[in-house]
Amino acid sequence: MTTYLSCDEIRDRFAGAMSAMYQAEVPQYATLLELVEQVNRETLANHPALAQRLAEGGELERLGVERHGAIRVGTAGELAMLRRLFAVMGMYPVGYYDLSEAGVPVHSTAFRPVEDTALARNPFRIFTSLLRLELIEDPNLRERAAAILAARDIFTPGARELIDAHERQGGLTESQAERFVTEAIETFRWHRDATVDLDTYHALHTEHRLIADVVCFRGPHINHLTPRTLDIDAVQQRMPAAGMDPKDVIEGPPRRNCPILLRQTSFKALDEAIRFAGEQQGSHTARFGEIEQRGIALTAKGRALYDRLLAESRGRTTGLDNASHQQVLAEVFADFPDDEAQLRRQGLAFFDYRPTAAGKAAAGVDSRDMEALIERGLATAKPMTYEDFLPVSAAGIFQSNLGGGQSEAYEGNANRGAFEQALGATVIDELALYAERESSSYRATLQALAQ
Ligand code: OOG
Ligand code: NI
Repeated sequence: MTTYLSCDEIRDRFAGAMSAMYQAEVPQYATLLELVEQVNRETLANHPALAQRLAEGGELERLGVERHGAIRVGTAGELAMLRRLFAVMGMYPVGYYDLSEAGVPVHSTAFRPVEDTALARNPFRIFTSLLRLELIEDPNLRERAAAILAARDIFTPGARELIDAHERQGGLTESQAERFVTEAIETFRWHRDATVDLDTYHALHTEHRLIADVVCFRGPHINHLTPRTLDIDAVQQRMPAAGMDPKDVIEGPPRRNCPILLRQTSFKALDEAIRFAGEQQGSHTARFGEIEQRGIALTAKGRALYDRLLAESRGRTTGLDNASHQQVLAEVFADFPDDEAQLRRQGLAFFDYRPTAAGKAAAGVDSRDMEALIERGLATAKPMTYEDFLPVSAAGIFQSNLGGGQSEAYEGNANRGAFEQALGATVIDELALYAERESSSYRATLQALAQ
C-alpha cells in the first residue's frame, strides 16, 4: 500500500521553505525574525502565567513556526489554480475581503487550515488578492494589462503535474511532496527582471502602484511574511535600533489584558533594482516585513462592537504618532469588556471548552449550565485565537507600503460573487467556522462530564 504524507506535513515543510527563501531574499526579514524571537522569549520569561496558559493550550509549539504571507494575482485562472495548489497543503479559502473600499483595486481571501489539529500543527496562512482590472477606467490600459497577464504562466509544469497527482491519488508520497514544495515555491519567487519595458511599467504604476506590481512580473512574488509576536508594542519600539523603519502606527485594537482580534505593524517596503525589457534599469517597491499579535476571535456581536469603536476612534486619530494613537484607542476601547468572563457571558468572543481533570474524575454531572460548571472547576474555557485578517488593517498595511496610493475611484465595489466565480469555489464563512468549533467543544465537554 502506498502511504501519503499528511497535508499538515506538506504545509509545514512549505512554510519552512518559504521562510528560508524570504530570509535569503530580504535579509531584513531575518533580522525581524530574530527581534521577534527575542521579544517572545523575554515576554514568556516575564509573564509566567501567560507562558503557562499558552503551554496548556498547545500554543507554544506553534508560536515559533507561525507565519502569514501575502501574494497578489492577476487573473481568475491564476486564482483558481492557486486554490488547487493550496488544497494540497490543507489550506482553504476563508473569508472575503473587499479592499476597493480602501481605494485598492483588489479583493481577497485567506488560504488557511481550518481544523483544530491542523491549526495547532502549523496555522500558515496566505492572504491572497485578485487584481480587479475591471476597475481601471482607461480601456487601452485595461486591455494592455490583460494581454500581458494572459501571456504568463505562474506555475511550473512540475507543480501542475503534482497538483493533478494529488487530486487523482488523494495525497502525495514522500518524494512527490518534496518535489511539490520545491516546484510550488517557484511561483512565489522574486524576479529582478520585469516582463515589460519601463514605459509600460510607468503607465500601469500611474494608474495604481499595485497594478504595476501584479502585471509587470513573471509571478506573484511573496510580498511579506509575518511572524507572530507576544508583545507588538515592544517590537515596534525596538525596530529602529535593529535597523528597520517601522510604519507609523500599529493597526487594529489597542493593547489590552485580553487581546482581541489582531494587531499589526510592518517595516516599510524596500526600493529594489529592476531590469526592464530593452535593458532599461529602474526600481520597484513591493517587499516588506510585518509582525502581528493575535488575540481572541470575536462573535458577530463582538465584531460589531469592534467596528463601531474603531470607526469612532478614526476621526480622533488622524495624523497622530503611535503613542497618541494608542492612547486615543485605549480611551475609546474602554467600552469593550476586558476580562474573559465578561467576553464570554456577553457573547462577544469565541471560546474552546474542555473538561478539567476534576471534571473528568467527577462522574455523572448532569448540569448543562456551563458558567456554573466553570465556577465549580469542572470545565475551562480557553480563548479561541483569531485566525483571520481585518480589512481596515489590511488597507493600512497596503497603503503604508504603496506610498499612500489611495484612489476613491474604486470605492463601493464589493463583489463576492465575482470573486467566488474566479476562485471556482465559495469562500468559507469565518464566523461559522469559529461557531462550529466552539459548539462542538461545548457539546463534547458536557458529554464528558455527564459520563
Ligand atoms: C496584503 C496586505 C494584507 C495583512 O496582514 O492584513 C495583509 C498585501 O499587501 O498584499 O497581509
Ligand atoms: Ni500581512
